[in-house]
Amino acid sequence: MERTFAIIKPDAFKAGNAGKILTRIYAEGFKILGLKKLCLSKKEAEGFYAVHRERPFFNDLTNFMSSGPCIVMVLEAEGAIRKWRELMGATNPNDAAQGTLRKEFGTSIDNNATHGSDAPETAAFEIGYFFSGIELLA
Ligand code: RTP
Ligand code: MG
Repeated sequence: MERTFAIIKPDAFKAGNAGKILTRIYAEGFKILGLKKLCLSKKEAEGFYAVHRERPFFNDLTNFMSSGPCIVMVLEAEGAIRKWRELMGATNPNDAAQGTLRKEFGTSIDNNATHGSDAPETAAFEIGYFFSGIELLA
């Protein structure tokens, strides 16, 4: 079994779509090992997205991620990292396939509803950023 880290971003939470997204997560066969609602500070968002700190969209991205409540989760499934990214769809909702979360709930490349780890190393970093081992006991 593999673990990945996921976020229901502030746009989707604010729009009242968290419940629908959680329903999809269960329907697709993920187990939710950890879940919490929180509001990221600007500094916490910058630390989370530190790999993007040199990118032109870094300031907008971290402002957005600290703009309101979000839900952070650890998901478990066979091939969870790839499986969750497939369920999310392309980064830009305009390019995302029908039936994906970003197609359904995202409204722009900046307001794209969900986050998912992109590799085992980033999943390990991102899970550890928000959860301690004791919170993830199955
Ligand atoms: P995420 O990390 O949020 O799951 O998204 P991702 O892997 O699909 O995309 P990534 O390249 O990691 O970018 C992180 C977030 O930054 C915003 N972005 N804006 N304006 C742009 O060209 C641009 N590129 C990326 C997106 O909101 C993306 O989710
Ligand atoms: Mg990414």
